[in-house]
Amino acid sequence: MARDDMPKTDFRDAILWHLTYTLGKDPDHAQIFDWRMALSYAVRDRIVDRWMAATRETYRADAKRVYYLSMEFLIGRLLEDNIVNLEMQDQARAAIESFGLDYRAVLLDEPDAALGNGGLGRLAACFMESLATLGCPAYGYGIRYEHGLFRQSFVEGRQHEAPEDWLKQPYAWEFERPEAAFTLGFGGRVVSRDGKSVWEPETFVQSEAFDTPVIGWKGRWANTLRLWAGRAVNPFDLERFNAGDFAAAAEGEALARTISRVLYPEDSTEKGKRLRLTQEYFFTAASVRDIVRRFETDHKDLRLLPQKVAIQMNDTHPAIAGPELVRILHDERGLPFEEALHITQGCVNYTNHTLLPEALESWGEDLFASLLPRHLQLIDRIDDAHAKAYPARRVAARSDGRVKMGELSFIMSNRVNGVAALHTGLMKTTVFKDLNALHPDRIVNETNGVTPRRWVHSCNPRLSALITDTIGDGWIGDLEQLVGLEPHIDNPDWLSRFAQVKADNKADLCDWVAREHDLMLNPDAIFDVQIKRIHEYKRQHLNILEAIALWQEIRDNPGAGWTPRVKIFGGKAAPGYFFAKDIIRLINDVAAVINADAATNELLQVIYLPNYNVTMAERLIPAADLSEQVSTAGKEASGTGNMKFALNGALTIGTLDGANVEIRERVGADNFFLFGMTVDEAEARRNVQNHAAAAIAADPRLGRAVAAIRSGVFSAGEPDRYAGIVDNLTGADYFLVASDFTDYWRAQREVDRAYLDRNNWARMAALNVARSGWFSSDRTIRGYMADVWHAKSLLGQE
Ligand code: B1H
Repeated sequence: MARDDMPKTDFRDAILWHLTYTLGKDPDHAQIFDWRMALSYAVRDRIVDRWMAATRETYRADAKRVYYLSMEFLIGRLLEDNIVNLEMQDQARAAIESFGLDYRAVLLDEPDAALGNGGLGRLAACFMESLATLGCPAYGYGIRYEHGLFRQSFVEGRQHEAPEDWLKQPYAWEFERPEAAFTLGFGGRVVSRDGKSVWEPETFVQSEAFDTPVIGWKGRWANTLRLWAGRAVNPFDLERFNAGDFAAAAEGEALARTISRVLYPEDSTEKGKRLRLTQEYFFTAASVRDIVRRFETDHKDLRLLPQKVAIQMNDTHPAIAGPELVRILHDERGLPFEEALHITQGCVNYTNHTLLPEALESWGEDLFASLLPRHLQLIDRIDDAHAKAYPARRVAARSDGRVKMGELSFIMSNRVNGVAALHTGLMKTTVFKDLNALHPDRIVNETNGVTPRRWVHSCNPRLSALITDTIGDGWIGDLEQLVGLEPHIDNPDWLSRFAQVKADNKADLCDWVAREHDLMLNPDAIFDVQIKRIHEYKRQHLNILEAIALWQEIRDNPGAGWTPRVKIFGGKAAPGYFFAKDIIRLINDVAAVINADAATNELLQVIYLPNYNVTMAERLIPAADLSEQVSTAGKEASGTGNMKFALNGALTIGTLDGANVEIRERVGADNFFLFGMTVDEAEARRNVQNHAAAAIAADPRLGRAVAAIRSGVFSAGEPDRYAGIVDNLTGADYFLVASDFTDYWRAQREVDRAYLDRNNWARMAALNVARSGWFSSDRTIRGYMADVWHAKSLLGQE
């Protein structure tokens, strides 16, 4: 084959062609990396035509475009996702195997792109896939971090962080766009010229675009994920270099690269760091300019902007989009301020993802002014205009010497949404109470969802095959068709096939854990899984306390007919969140002691898998029996892992928090293990003096578990190791671990009993699958399109 014979039809030849001409490798010497890249390029070729067609169609239809601005896109691996959406699995597997390679090994060679911390970033990735599936013209905008979320390992049980390096190898999916660059200013001052305010920034950085196509289900539509990288305006100062100052010569470049160097690993604590605000402005300003530029290629009248552009701010991280668009329209295009403000408010929307006070972004006005002096002036004018329109109650973005990004986002937005019904309700009564009173129609709910392509069809091929065999494959693009499974659940043959899927998935997980972590898990046990960021409000310590208490009771009474359990943990802690890191160490210490106890080994095992990421979630969720969703009521805005577990036939043990409430409503209270205080009860409990001590005194099991930690049972020779956790659990206990423990223990024993009747367990699990179709991110995106963006699909009905 010669270079000009690039094969258009034979997929095997296409891979060989890329191996030869793109990678420059002789098949005899190609490594798995080369094959994976060649396969990726061959797949990418099949995306590009559809991608360009979709873009052309958007221009032709002059359609409204949706712009999803997010600091995080937790995409994970894309090769399998793309192959699946192009329905090329059989072809790809056959081609790869014909070269004598292991297909799964080739897929797993791809680095897991971890440009996000957790749920917020993964939601953005699911949304991109659903937007493409639904044929909604959309762009994702974010940052091309050189280093994604850190790699986690355990050293003597403690979290150790190492830099993540996904860009060490070329990234197969992106197209570099050196021509799509903007020069962005920072700092400096505002001067008055001809009666107009003009920003004269002090430093400049360029944003360079990298585009990744995102293909929807069945390849009918593709959108763009555009990530910005920092580049020096003047990369290399030859004068300084020639003068012998080598380090200073590269200074400009170093500065620019720092901006997109690394993802902040703090999930839900506000750091207030200058570099963070610099990152936020960098990607937001580049995106807003790109949006206006694209609009102006076809339109002259900027007043039409709200008809053609919907901007979605994923939390407040891109909140500067509002003032930036006002600045462009007013300062640069010369529209009157009020008109610029009105147009902007017609375009911008804001999703709130947390009510935790420590996560709400605000900036000291001095820091803000030193970086964005003009924007601060504009925010004052925005506040003034708002106060004039709503004089009754003054709520301002700038107050108490700070710039409050939640208030700013709310005031600038057409629609503000929460991510689950309970959370949206709490937004109205807590953080946005006053603003909601002024703008009662602005807050809407859009309950989160997850893409069924990745989170059922590809991660759980056995379940997918069974479902398709039962109801056809329409469910993959229309998840609510899963209700069609319900009539089959009463058929014992079908139910045993369903149960076999879970058993096989568990066996796979056992093999992997044995291989990678040298531990033989008991496949007959309940696989009880808690995977998510480590945070006090998510209460991994409630789970490990229950494990301790259970271990103690099994030792007391080994013959009491216990149901075997394997407790599986995964998740990272923010590097500076010391309490969370103590929880990690405690879980590892407890696991070591329990797993070494021959007396309980058949009945209880605990394992903490290091470096939890998207790929690990895809491995664990299909093998889970029990999903731990145990946050303190009112603290978890939605959760999305909870949906993935239910869709893969795990039962939930959970509180009435976030989307758990809606999951329980849909799957049925009988098929959900509920425990714990409600939001109101939790609030009341916090006002009870010594609530934690009282709860511990009332429950000897809990008392004994805490005492074991205190006396050093899990930290031999160092009883003080967990003094911080013990003091908290017995003292302030803001997250009410002690007060919810007794009911949690009760619900866990109910789980034990239920699991003994394996048929009934399978029935409940199958009902969870059949009734969770509503949690597709396709449904969520349809909601945003209708209620928030007023955007239309460009795909005709088939
Ligand atoms: C969620 C965050 C978050 N809420 C700050 N807030 C961050 C806040 O880097 N930061 O500064 C990063 C992330 N993430 C999560 O969003 C909620 O806790 C989940 O309950 C929810 O399901 C998810 C998606 O809506």
